[in-house]
Amino acid sequence: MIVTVQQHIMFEQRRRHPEARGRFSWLLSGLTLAAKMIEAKIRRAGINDALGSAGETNVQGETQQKLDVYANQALLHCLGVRDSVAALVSEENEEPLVFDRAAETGEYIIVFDPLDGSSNIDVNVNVGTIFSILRRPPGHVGDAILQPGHHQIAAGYVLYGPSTMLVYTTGDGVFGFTLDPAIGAFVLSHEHVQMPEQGRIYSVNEANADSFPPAYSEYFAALRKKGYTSRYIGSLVADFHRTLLKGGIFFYPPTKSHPCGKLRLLYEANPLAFIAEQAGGLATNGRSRILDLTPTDIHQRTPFVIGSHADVTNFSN
Ligand code: P6P
Repeated sequence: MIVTVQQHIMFEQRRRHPEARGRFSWLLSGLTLAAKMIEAKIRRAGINDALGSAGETNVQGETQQKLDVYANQALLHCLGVRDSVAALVSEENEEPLVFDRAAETGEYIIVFDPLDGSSNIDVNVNVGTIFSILRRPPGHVGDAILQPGHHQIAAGYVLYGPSTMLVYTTGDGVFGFTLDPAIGAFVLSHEHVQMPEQGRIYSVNEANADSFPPAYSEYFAALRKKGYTSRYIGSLVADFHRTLLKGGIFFYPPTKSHPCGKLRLLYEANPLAFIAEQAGGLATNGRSRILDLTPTDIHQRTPFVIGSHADVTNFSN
């Protein structure tokens, strides 16, 4: 029997929130619709002129790929039309998109990176969409966006690779769904995903080794002595997904070019940290638990250490 992501969300909502009116499920259906639109575009990128730069730079000062723009527009549209959304925050937009909806209608804030790792698309390497869902407290929604990661009510990612997978948690385990192109549905393929307690793989861009704080370099040397191997795809969702399923530890340390780390707290570290902890893993900024950090800016960066519980616990900067 196949279980689609829509069925799974409804089952979960009924089981855990019998009073739910299906608004959360309706919200998640906006994400899966956008994911299918993005997947269709990526799948044919080489033949539909979707490759390459859009000729603009985004708020991060990064060159926007055509697919960055498309993915951002798809998510803004599919989520913006859901009236339960109070605000949308995207890596591609400098400011949040705030909707004029009353607190009892606009219950949710969604924060997302529409297409992470998009520079890999031209060489046909996995890319991903990452999302995080927060509840909108009463009052002005603008003040409610900078919530610590442990306030997330759901988080997930879509990995566009040999197969397209949606992985998400609503706080009661991690579930993976594989897109079946024959029926256009995300079908349950990984139930209650558990990250191995310890891995044999470490993942970091060693080209930055000269600027890592000493504790990082010392730890990498210790892992090599223990016989760990190294894998680094340079696409966060792909590197994390491997870590989730096989165990090990991923790092984006402080570097000379990014003294606070390169990855973003709100829409990269927080959602992946929520998933990692729900799967028995852990995520820190080298010192503190990621989910305990209170953001001060929607685009702020953080050093990022995430993976198997033992591997992350054994490291501190
Ligand atoms: P570096 C891709 O640009 C990205 O944002 C993440 O997907 C990836 O983990 C990281 O940057 C790679 O950065 O500096 O190693 O190329």
